Amino acid sequence: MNREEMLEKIKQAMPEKRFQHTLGVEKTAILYAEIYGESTEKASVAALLHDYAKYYPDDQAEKLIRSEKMDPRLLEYSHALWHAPVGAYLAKHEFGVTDAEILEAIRVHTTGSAKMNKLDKILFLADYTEPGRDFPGVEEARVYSKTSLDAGMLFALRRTIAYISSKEQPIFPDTFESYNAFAFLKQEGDVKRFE
Ligand code: DGI
Ligand code: FE
Ligand code: FE
Repeated sequence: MNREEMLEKIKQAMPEKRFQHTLGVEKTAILYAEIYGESTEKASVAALLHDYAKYYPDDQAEKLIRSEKMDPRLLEYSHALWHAPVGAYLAKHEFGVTDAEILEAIRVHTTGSAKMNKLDKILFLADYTEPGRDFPGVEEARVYSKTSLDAGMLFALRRTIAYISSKEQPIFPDTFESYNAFAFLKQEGDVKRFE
């Protein structure tokens, strides 16, 4: 599928506002890929498809989570988490994406994970900081993200956990594990990665 066809299919699957968010994430992911020496092509495809499953019907998503043996704990937690792993599945099966790194970046874009590579962090932070985002702390997150992916991740996860817990909503274990991974990394004295 070429870029035009991909954009058309993605545009059809979501409201205009979400499509504009998607384009903002792509632009930001490409910028971060350039800064950190990651493939801009991979960053672009991962960004364009990351929220493709945002409006996928819950009953169908639930079926996929079961049949494709995705993390069964997803079923107990907020349905807002489902579009990430389901999106990775659809990227493969509806768009023919075979690159395992792109699929994994999409899969973990909402919660993060205990083991994130450069592309995973780039997509996570591009989603958090794209130009259309407007929340307290987003400017700080943009500065961190352009200086150090690990500093950006620690900040974003800390704020995400604070935000979800302020609403007394359950926090998915992967979100905690992801936060812990970056907190440990900093604590272990790998401060250079956070500068
Ligand atoms: O899809 P987006 O809106 O662009 O952004 P996203 O995929 O990062 O987040 C989707 C939603 O998921 C957002 O409202 C915050 C929420 N979320 C992220 N981590 C957790 C979470 N919700 C719960 N309950 N638990 C989490 O750990
Ligand atoms: Fe998302
Ligand atoms: Fe998004």
